[in-house]
Amino acid sequence: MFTMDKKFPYIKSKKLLAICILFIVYFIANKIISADPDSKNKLVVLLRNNISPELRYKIKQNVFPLARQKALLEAERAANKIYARESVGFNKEITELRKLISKDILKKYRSGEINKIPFYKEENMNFNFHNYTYELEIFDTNLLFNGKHDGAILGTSAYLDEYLNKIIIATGDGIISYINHSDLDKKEFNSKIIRSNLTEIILDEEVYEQSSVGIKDILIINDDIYLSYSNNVNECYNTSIIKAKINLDYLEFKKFFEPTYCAKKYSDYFFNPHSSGGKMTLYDKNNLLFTHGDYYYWPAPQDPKNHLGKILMINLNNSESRILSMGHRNPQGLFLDKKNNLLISTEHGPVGGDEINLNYLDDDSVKNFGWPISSYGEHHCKKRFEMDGKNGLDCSDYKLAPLNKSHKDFGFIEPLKYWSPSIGVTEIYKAPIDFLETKNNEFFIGSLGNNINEGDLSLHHITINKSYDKVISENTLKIYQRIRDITYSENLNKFLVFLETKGSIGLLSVKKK
Ligand SMILES: [Ca+2]
Repeated sequence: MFTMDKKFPYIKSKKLLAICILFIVYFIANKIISADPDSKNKLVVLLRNNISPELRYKIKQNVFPLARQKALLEAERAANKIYARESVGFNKEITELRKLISKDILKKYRSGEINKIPFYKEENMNFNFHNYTYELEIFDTNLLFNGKHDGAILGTSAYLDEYLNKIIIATGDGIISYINHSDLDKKEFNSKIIRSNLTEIILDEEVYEQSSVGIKDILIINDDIYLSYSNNVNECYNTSIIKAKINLDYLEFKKFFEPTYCAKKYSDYFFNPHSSGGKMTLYDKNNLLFTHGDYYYWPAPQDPKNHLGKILMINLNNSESRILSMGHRNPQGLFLDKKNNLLISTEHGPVGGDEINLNYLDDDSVKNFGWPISSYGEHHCKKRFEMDGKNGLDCSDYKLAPLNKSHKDFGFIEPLKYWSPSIGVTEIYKAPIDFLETKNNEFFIGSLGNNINEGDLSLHHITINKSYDKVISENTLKIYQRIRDITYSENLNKFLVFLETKGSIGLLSVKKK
C-alpha cells in the first residue's frame, strides 16, 4: 500500500532548490565559457579573465556538452565557410578545443573504454554526366578528430582496405577499426576498434595528435596488414612501413621497412612532412610498391641513391628495396594495371602542376619524372615576389629548382596529364572492366584543396584511351569534402572513399545510362 512520507514535501523543495541553483550556475558558467570572444558583458569579462584558458577548456570538455556542441556547430559553420572560400584560416579556439576533446577520446580508445566508432547514414549524393549516373552513399561519424591538415576540419585523414567481408579503416592518428559489409545497409552501425601495440612501435606522440605527421596508408596482403607512417628519427623524417598478422582483437606490429635516408627538420633546406608520399600497392606475391615523398628536401629526388622522392619496390620476405622511378615530389596515388604491367601514380605539384604519371615496368631502368628540375607548377615564392612588384622568377627557389615546363627537353618523362591550378590530387584507382562496360581505361581520382571551382574537394572520373596516350574525358563529381583515399570492393561492387573534411566513408556506385 502506498504511504506518503511525511518528510517528502521538505526533501522535494530542497532538491528543487538545489536543482535551481545548479541550473543558474550552469547557465552563468555556460555563458562565460561559450561567450562570444568579443563580448562586452561585464560579468562575462570579469569571470572569464579570472579563469585560465586550460581550466575553461577542461570545464567545457567535461561539464558543458552544450558548449561543446555549440563549438562543433561553429566548426561546421567554419567548414562551410571554407567550402565557399570565405575564410581560409582556422578558428584558433576551435582548434584548441578539438585538441582537448581528441586527447580525451584518444585516451579512451587506448584504454578500451571506447571500443567502437559510431557511423550514421547521411543523404546520398547523385550526379549525372553524359553517359553515366553516379550515386554516393555517405556515412558520417562525430568521433574522429585529429585532422592531419587544416582542411580536415571536422574529421581526420584515414585510409581504407578490405579484409574478407570487412572494411578496415586506419586513421591518420592510428585508430584501426573494421566495419562488416553486412552493416552497410543499416542507417547506423559501428566500426569496431582493433587495439594494437602501435604506441610501442611508433614513439612520436605527434603521430597521435592533430599534426602533419601520422599514418599514411594501409595495405592488406593475405593475412597481413601493412601501415606506412611518418617516421621521426631524432628530428629527421622519412616514411616507413610496419606490419602485423591480422587478428581482429589485437594487432602486434613490427617494423617492416625503413629507408636509409631521412630529411632533417632543421637544416639549410625546406622541410614539410606533408610531402611524405606513403602509398602502397601490391605488385606480385613477393613484392609491394611504395611511394616516398621528398619532404621538401630538394637535393633528394634527383639523387639516385636517396629514397626521398622515389617510387620503390620492396620485397615482402626480406624488406629489400629497389628504386623504380625518381624525380617525384609527393605521390599520394598509386595503382598497378597488371594486364599492361603499367604503374600509374599521381603526385602533388607545388602551385599547380599536379600530375598523373605512367611507368611501364617492362625493364629494370629507373625512370625519371623530373621533379624538381621540371614541373608545370610554380614555386610559392613567385606570387609573393610579384605582389612586391618584382619578377616572380627571381625568387631564390628557382635557383635551386628551375621548374622548367617541358620534361622531355630535359630528359624526363612527361606526365600523361597535369592540373594547373592544382586539385590536390590523391589516390587513383582503376575501375574493373565490367564495372563500367568500357573498352577504355576508367579511373577514379581523389582531390583535396579548398576551391570547389578548381576541381578541389571532388572525385574525378577520368577516361584514358585504350592505348594510354591521352585523357578522353573528365567528369568532376563535387563532393565538397577532401578525398583522402579510394579503393574498390569486389564484394560490394562499389568504390570505397574516405572523405576527411568531416570524417565520412563514401560508397560510390556508377551506372551507364
Ligand atoms: Ca613531373
